[in-house]
Amino acid sequence: PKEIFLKDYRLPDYYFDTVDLRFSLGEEKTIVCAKISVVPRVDGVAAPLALDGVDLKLILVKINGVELKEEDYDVDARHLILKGPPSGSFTLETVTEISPQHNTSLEGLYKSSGNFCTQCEAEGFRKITYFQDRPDIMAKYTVRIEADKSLYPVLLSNGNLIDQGDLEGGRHFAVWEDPFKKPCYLFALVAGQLESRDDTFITCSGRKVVLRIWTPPQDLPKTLHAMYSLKAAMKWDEDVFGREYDLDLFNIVVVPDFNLGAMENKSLNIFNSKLILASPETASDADYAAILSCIGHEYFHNWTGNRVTCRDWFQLSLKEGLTIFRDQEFSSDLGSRTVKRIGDVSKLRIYQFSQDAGPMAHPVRPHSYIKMDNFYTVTVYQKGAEVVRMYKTLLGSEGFRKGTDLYFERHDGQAVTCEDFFAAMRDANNVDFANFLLWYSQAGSPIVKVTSSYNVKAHTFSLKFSQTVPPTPGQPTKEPMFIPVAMGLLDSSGKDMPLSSFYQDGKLVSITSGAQPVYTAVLRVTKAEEEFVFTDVAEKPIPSLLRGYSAPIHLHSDLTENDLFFLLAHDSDEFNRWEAGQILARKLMLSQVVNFQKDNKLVLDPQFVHGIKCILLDSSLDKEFIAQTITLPGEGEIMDMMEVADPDAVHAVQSFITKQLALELKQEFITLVKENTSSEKYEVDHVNMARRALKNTALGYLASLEDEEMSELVLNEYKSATNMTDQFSALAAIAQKPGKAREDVLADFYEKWQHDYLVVNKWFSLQSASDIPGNVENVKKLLNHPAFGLRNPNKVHSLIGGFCASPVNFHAKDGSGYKFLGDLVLQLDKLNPQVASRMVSAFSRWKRYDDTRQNLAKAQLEMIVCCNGLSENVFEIASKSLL
Ligand code: B3K
Ligand code: ZN
Repeated sequence: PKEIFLKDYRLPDYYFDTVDLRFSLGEEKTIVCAKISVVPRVDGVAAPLALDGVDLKLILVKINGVELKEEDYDVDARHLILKGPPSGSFTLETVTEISPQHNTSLEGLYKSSGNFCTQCEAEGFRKITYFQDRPDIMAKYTVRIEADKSLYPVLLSNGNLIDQGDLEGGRHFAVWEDPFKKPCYLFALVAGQLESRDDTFITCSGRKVVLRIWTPPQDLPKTLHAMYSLKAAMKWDEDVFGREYDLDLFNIVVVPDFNLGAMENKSLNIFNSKLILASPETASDADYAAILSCIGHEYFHNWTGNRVTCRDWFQLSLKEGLTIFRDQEFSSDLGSRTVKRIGDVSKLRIYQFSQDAGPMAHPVRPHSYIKMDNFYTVTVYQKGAEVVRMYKTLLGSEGFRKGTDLYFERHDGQAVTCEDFFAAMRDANNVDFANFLLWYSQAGSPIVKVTSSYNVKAHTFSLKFSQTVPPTPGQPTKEPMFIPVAMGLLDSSGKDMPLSSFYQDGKLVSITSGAQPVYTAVLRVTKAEEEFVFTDVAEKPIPSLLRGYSAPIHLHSDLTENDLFFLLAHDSDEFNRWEAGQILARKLMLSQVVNFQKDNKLVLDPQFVHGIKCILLDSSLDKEFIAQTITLPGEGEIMDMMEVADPDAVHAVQSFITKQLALELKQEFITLVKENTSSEKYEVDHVNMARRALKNTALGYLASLEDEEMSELVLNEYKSATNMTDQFSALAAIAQKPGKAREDVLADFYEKWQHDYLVVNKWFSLQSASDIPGNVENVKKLLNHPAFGLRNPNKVHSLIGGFCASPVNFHAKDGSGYKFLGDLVLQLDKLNPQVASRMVSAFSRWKRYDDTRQNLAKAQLEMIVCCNGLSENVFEIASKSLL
């Protein structure tokens, strides 16, 4: 397989101006006629024109209306090369035949539940027709779709519908025209039996936009929340970023078979059904929140991604990091900022830090790839969003907005790079961003150490920072990064002290601006070692560092346990209260892991119980924040901190602390469950979601006890639940322990919900991700369950992805989990390489485990890499994992 490098980027020799596509959709085959006006970049240079094409049957090719002879072109499995096109502009026409019915890769044009749909990003357009399949080729599209009218009454593509009508033989057609230039990865086509929920949105300039969400008829009632979310997103983007929608129609189509969450095709977003369909009975609060953020995300791409797009795929974070940042802010503004931030940071830590420390570590802007699909990663998305967030932290809201305004003004209609975004931020604010660009090119999560000291006589307080960036594949040595550290100082009563100024490099930097006292400063740490000495600090403070998690780093401070308990109780930065609790919990868990490994008795520090109890009882706090603060760090997070990851020890410790907390705080948890149970109508506002989150977290604790009364309480919650959030939480709580009660509720739940495939997926993942001993056998049985199928990515993620998320079972010491996954990856790869390569990633941290596990996992990876006919997708992940 061929590796592609950023450094090899070259401007295209030819641009495409207009693209005319005609689709004749059929049951056996589909015919695609493409007419493209081609313009050479430099006039008079008649270089060969290479078009990408995969799984296409070429019927004919014409230039300026004249059919080419075979000697004028070359075709192979990946290209059509026109050897000597005319110099100057010309018209290229091709006719190709494709077979969407047999396309199980769900990339290009394929069928899902009887309907036609497309997925082109990143490089799927080449499975539809011969094209320069790269994002810097931006053209205006007209699309004519022809199909059987009764089977495919609805025909959709990008832009505006400009013509439609009936044809002979029960067929009909529709013609769509998109007035905006776009790269081909934003092309979309849908044909099928769909109905729409319709609504309208009046934009800030008074234009009326028709909004339509298309689903199979029976699902239409479940699109209410999606429509609410879409309108909220449109309004928010006007208010916060000054971005108005630019067409009179916005369509969303829902499909059950989709490789990802959703796709931002111009004015025709296509969504995985799990990210649109919701009703209180079938979707949980987490689903509702995911729908809001995903609808926001895809909608926001209209400006960050579509109007301004990426020059090449290495720049993916230009649109994805920025758009994730935008959807995070959107959800924060509509819910609770702290709660959202905690959720996002946890995700970053669990998944991105782990990627950044393993064989697939890559910079936010990767230097190379074999298969671009493998780089739609938590690094490009989540770490990329953190990079955008740092601009905002450094510039403030107004400065950041000036930067985005300039970015849109400069680059509307262009395909650009991460430097262009950086330059807009810099130029709009006229600031020095030092070595900030390193965030795009250096992989690895920086490790920052801080020590502090107070000078009683001088009333100064010093913070000394030192940073290193660990080596990553291809990058053995690193430069120091530019790390914005938001921080404050607490006095002995727990209040923020006003900050006046500090010395950095012998220079006095004033913090105060105007008459308002400042309680949070942003320090610019740019060197390997750096000291900040604060002046006029009246008493020895406790520093609150990295407020709001102002940079994606590992921070190790010299704060004592007492300091951390103090911050947990008092910090005005709520994020850092949670953070202090997490640091304490991690320390506690690690200390008990050592005890477990030495066969010592496990103990729970009473001060920790006390700290948790104070949070539980603090009625001034947001309830979801309480739920997050009393939740222990994930087992993966603890394993990542160990020399040799030991899933059994970590699991035992996690269970022990959970149970012990439940025992000691049983009355408090019972009260929480009672006080937060409500018989009122289900509402998705933050207050009610937070209430349910707290109640269900408490319920989870109680269910861990060996206690008849508690088992009854939880079972009762299950039976009396009136919405999926409560019902599923109770089910999950009961399913923690093997036994008859578990079997009974699982059977009952399936019985109730077998008609709803999205709920059945929840049922699959609950079982597959379970920690009950020997679970691999259950999961194998579920593979043969009539509701399961390997062709649907959601089902695969639920059952197989779910299983890999259970450390004890996936990493079972007998290798049964590894073997299970190894066999399945090969089966999946034949159907859908993108899904298979996501699954094979579960092996990538194999070197973190003991020798026995290492050998077993390595054997599976070797078996996979050696397999004949392996996809490039799986090859890339598996082979890099072995390095
Ligand atoms: N841009 C798409 C992701 C496409 C992934 C292709 N393998 C969805 C999104 O990030 O909005
Ligand atoms: Zn995106």
